[in-house]
Order: sequence, then C-alpha cells, then structure tokens
Amino acid sequence: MRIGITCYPTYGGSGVVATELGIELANCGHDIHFISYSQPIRLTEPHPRIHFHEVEVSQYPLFEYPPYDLALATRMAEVAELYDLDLLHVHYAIPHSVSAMLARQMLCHDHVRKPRHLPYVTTLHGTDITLVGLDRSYLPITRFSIEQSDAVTSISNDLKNSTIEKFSITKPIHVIHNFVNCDLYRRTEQSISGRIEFAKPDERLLVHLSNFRPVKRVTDVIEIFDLVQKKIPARLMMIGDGPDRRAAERLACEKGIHDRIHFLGKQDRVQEKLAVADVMLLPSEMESFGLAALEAMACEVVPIASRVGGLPEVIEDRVDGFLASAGDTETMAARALEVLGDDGLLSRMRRRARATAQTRFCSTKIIPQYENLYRGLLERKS
Ligand code: GMT
Repeated sequence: MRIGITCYPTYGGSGVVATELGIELANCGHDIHFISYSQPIRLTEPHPRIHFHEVEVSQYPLFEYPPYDLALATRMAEVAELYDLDLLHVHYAIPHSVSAMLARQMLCHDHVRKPRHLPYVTTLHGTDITLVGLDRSYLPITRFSIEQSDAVTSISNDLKNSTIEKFSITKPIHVIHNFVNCDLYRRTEQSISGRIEFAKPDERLLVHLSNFRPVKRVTDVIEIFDLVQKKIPARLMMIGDGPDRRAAERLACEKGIHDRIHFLGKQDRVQEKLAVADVMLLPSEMESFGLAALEAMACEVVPIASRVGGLPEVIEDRVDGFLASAGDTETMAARALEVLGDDGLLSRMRRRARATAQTRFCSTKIIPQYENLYRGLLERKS
C-alpha cells in the first residue's frame, strides 16, 4: 500500500508512534510518505520506502497566524496525486484530521483531473481529546473531522471511552494499542556496560522520560527520588526537555540532590539510556497510554506510575510494575524502595515487564492490526 502519514514531528508520544509505525510499515513492504512541517525526529536512518514531504507555510505579513492547516491540506492532496496514495493516516486530531478531510474533499471534487476518493484514518492520542479538544474553540471542528474520518483509532480503551463521553462521537472507534519494537528496545550486555556512566555498581538507577509538560508532574519525580535516595544509594536520569525542566532542576538544588541527578535533555536513542535503569518513574496527572512506560518495560525496567487513563491497560499493579494515585509521591517512593531493596523481586518484575511488552504490545502483534484496518478501507473504496 502507499500510505501518507501526518504527525507532529517534534518530541512527543504521538509523533514517536506515527514515525515508528511508518518505519514498521515500510519494513513490511509498504511505501510511506510523511507529510509534515519538518522531518520527524525519530526518522534518523534513510529507508528506500520512506519519503518525507515538507509543508511550507508562507509568512505573508498579513498572516498574523499563518494557516498551517491549509498548507498541510494542499500538500496532502498534492502528494496523494503525485504518488498515487491509497490513504492518509493522521496522528493527533487537531489540526491534522481537519486538513485530511479538506484534502479528501479537494481530490473528490477535482474538476481538472479525474476525481478520486482518498480515505483518511484518524488516530487519537490523548491530549488532542482530553485537553486541547475540549477547548470550546476547537471542539466542534475536531468532533466534525473525527466523525468524517473513514476510520478512527484510539491508543487505549480509556481514551476511546472518554472520546465517546466528552465528544459524543457516534462513529466506531477501534482500539489499537501503542507498540514497541522488542528487538530494538531490550537489554543487552553492551547496553548494561553503559550503566557505569550514570551510577556506581552499588547504586540503583531510576529514570524518567517525558516532554516535561505540567501534565507529567516532573517535580513529583524529584520528590519521589529524594525519598528513595535518603534510604538507599541511588541516582536518577531525567530524559527529555520542556517547560517544567527548570522547576525540576530548581527543586533538586533546593533539596541538595542535584549532583545525584543527570538531566540529559532530549535524546535520540532513548532505548540505550532506558536499558541501563532499574525503575522508571511516571507520576503523570494523565496518560492516555504511557508509551514511555511501555518502552521501559521492553528494556526490563520496572515502571512506577499513576493509576490514570490508559496506564492500567499497560501495567498490572504489583506484577510487572506499580500503580498509585497521581500525586501520591510517598506511596510511589515506598514501591520503589520495596522493589529496589529486594534483588529477587526486582529480577522477577523485570522479566514480567519484558514479557508484557513482548506478548501484548510488540510491534509484530500491533502493526498487522493497522494493516487490516487499511485493507478494510481499501476494499470498501473499490
Ligand atoms: O504526553 C504528551 O504530552 C504527548 C502526547 C502526544 O500526543 O504527543 O502523548 C500522548 O500520546 C502518547 C502516544 O500515543 C501516549 O503514550 C501518551 O500517554 C499521551 N499523553 C497524554 O495522554 C498526556
């Protein structure tokens, strides 16, 4: 199949999922065309079946707000025409779903060339529904473009239910969980040897990975780590960057633990960093799925996360990770101390975490679900 994919190309879960999906589909023999304002950050290696089409937005002085959505719709229609795309798959409803709807309409009513139907799939990721979409200025158009999609998918049951509830969507929503490439995300002898850069042999190593937005509660990560390091020798890796990084750094300084924390900023090959850690802290206010937790689990890192959104669909409490109420830093610290203080429990939970990633969320299990969905649409089209 020839598939156009649009996503936010910068750091963020939805862009990561879209890019990894494109790579996996290309490896299965499909031709993938990314259409966005810049090359997705996880698209680091050239691939003969992957193409990138940049959307240029003109900066005419009249445009206080340059109309990216229109430029994107135009580029989508152009690329679909030029490369004979079978379908578009957009990640994050706002504004990508609206642009895809326009592109489909443009091609369907083309009076110069032969009209054609270009179906589009919208994948909902979370903040497009739970935060941004509920803004009154976005809600009606977002709801409309979701309803108009040829197919809608959601990355968890929880997000599906809240979309139906909050948006009164009547269109069927297919749940296709996020995935991880278990061959890439794994512990190897080589990755374990890199641990010495971040922790001494007698120290435990904790990790947090996010875009440091308020919803991630990164200062809670520091609070939890502080409680842990008071009881056992430990260090923390903070991977990523964003608006709350300074607040986290400041809190770490106030608590006098800044020298035990590595603020690594944005990283390209996160699997190499995850694979050296023991525990991941993900105390978010909300997570529709929690891709970071799944990536950690594939690397045999035990997640300690909030019992919110889709995280209970990923983590089974006390089996392959721990869940606690968002904001309950004391319980999260207690769980970390419990597992980090018991070698047997840690290695059992590490193995269970990896097994969950492999048996339920490995890309080999999830990618065929997208392929089947696409095939269904194309059969309907012909
Ligand atoms: O978490 C973010 O702030 C980024 C956001 C995104 O759309 O880029 O992440 C959402 O999508 C990810 C990939 O599907 C999910 O793993 C995250 O749980 C979800 N974030 C939230 O729901 C807050």
